[in-house]
Amino acid sequence: MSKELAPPFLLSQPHRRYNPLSGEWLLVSAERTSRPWLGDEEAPATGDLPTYDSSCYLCPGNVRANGERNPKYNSTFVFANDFAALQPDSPAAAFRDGLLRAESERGTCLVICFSPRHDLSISRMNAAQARSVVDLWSTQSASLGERFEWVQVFENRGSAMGASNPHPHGQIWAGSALPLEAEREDATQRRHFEVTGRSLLLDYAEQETGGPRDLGSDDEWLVVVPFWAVWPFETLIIPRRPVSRLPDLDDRQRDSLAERLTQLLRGYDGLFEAPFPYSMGWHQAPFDGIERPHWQLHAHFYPPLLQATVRKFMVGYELLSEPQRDITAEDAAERLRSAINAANPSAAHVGG
Ligand code: H2U
Ligand code: ZN
Repeated sequence: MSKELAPPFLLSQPHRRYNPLSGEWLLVSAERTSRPWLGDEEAPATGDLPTYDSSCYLCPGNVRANGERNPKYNSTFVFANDFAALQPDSPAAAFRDGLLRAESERGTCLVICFSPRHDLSISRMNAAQARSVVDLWSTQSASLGERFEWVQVFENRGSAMGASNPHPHGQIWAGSALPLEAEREDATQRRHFEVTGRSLLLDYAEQETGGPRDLGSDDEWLVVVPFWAVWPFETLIIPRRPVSRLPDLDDRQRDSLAERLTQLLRGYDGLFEAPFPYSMGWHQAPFDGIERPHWQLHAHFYPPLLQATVRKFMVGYELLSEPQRDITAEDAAERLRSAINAANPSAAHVGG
């Protein structure tokens, strides 16, 4: 089934698209990728890693920068970041002088290892191993949510995204204030809910299912290159039933998420035949005891690469005016869908 949402002549020329989740516009100028590139190239990432690396600070039994030794863990492993950006015991303080304002922020930062195996990225995991990552995200969110309002689960993968180590790991930063993105998504989702009585992202999921940007959905999840994608191969993952937070996911949703995730990530790795860098993270409702029926859990994947060794820079116009992208979301979805189908030969093929 194919759905068109806008006349093709509009989408094939420079145009702007609206992101209802962030409330921002972006500029789409398709086919600028044919311009010559003489700038820096990313070193192609190699996929050949040992299962254990004696110099890795995340491998089981190894010593970290602070002198502590990791246990010989055999599934997942969590520790407080030795260089944490937030501290749980920062004293409360605020300052205001005319336009100058500051306030203290309390929080904590965890490092979460997805596997004892140095080489086992989520894209290489089987369903049970990926499910243990989903459970890790959920249980850690639940316990941090008892102490902090905002729980940000994320993963930086690959040196292009600043990851310090290829060992499969993510981070969780939890804080007492709602950061910028949280405030923004709370406001847009709340407004949509107040006006329509429905969830913005559930409405969006319904509109995208089976369409040109759908990367393979099942009864529980939609995986999509959002209409308003900024990064070349950006994706969004949305549960199809109302869920506000990771700990609320039931068994079926977790199993299906593990499958959707590994399929997507194998597709990402297949796209340029190399481990695909990205920053990903979950946006779940604040843990402040307030009912937020408007807030739908979702994950964003923001990969920087446009071509195998060329990254998209968010510079001049993007920094000063608004984000801009070079290939349409529909073209990106088509390429990503082929990569997903090629990398998951036994799975049902994804249409679109
Ligand atoms: P990234 O790869 O996303 O940078 O995450 C790794 C984190 O691990 C990073 O935030 C922490 C760094 O502060 N770290 C430790 O806590 N202990 C160490 O021994 C090295 C790195
Ligand atoms: Zn390691």
